[in-house]
Amino acid sequence: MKDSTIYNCNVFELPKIHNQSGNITALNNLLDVPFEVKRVYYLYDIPGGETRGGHAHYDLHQFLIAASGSFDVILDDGKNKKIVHLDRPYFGLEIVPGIWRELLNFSSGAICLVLASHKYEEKDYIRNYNSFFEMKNK
Ligand code: T46
Repeated sequence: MKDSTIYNCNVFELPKIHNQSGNITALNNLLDVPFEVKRVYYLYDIPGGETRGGHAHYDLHQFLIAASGSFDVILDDGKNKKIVHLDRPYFGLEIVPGIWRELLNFSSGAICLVLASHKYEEKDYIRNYNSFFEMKNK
């Protein structure tokens, strides 16, 4: 958690099975997603101008997909920041543990699909930026 950086967070192009009647993307544990998925959730009906995230995780590994629409993800490791724009359902952003993230600029109807390595646990969250910054820089 302490040593992870934004450069460990990459966008993967996902397999797309093209069909005249539409496309399918299938994700397999440890093959298309770089960890074993224990939980799936999605953010939707996000009001215009709203931001999500605003925290880091100690152990949680995540994979974010713009299943519909688009949004931006600001990644911050306490030293460097980068912005990733997600706008296709066949791209996935891996977020490793120990990265502060904020999600913003959601388009109308956007759906953020999240694949996660662990079940929900509030104690895995770091919700105070100053505490996060100190942990990453000591
Ligand atoms: C992240 C972005 C993309 C649960 O009860 N179970 C769950 O699995 C989750 C994810 C949340 N919750 C409850 C806990 C809070 O009372 O839902 C409420 C909001 O959760 P959170 O603060 O995690 O919401 P977001 O949308 O700000 O963040 C979530 C992820 O947790 C986060 O890691 O990167 O989606």
